[in-house]
Amino acid sequence: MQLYSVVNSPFGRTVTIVADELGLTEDIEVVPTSVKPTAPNVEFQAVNPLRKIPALKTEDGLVIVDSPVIVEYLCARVGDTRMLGRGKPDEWLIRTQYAMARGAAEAAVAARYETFARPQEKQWDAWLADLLDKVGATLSIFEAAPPAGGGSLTVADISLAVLLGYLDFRFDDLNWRASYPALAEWLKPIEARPSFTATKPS
Ligand SMILES: N[C@@H](CCC(=O)N[C@@H](CS)C(=O)NCC(=O)O)C(=O)O
Repeated sequence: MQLYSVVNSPFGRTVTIVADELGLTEDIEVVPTSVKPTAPNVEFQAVNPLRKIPALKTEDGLVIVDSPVIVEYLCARVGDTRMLGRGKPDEWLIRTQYAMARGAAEAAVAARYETFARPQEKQWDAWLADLLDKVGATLSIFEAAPPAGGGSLTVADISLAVLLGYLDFRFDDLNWRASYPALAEWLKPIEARPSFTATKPS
């Protein structure tokens, strides 16, 4: 399989970590792919018309886009039920936590684009503040009740840890650890795992 991605993308990193935790790393060739709104990567657009990473191309040539769909595919490929909590009492909690962490990552990426990609004279402070407010509100929910963590990670753990890693990487000045100390403790054993250290954004 070929994974069009970079680890600086929270969605790409989530898929890479899920693949690693499922024992699929050897089956995946990562194709480093740069994307930026208003700067079309024409070559990649032939793979994914939306120009969004990650995208996965299977051995059969099928292109799968959108990280949650790729995660579902990878789990189905190895018959894994643990990652998404399939059939377990907490399946819908895990899926909702994944959706929240992913949604907050989408807001954080949009906030990054707001300052990095949009010309300064077109930036709108209230829009940026609104995006970061969504990130903060999501972190407050997780501060009160983080995902289970433990030895066997679910995609809820992975996507939240990746979101926090992205905030460290792109929004260091937010100093999220000061506001969410329980999450800071929760993250420590997870970010020490080989699947996380091997994919640290840089
Ligand atoms: N819903 C998508 C979001 C993917 C996404 O927004 N990726 C960003 C990089 S972090 C991207 O490709 N941005 C390029 C663009 O929007 O033009 C997923 O979960 O895969």
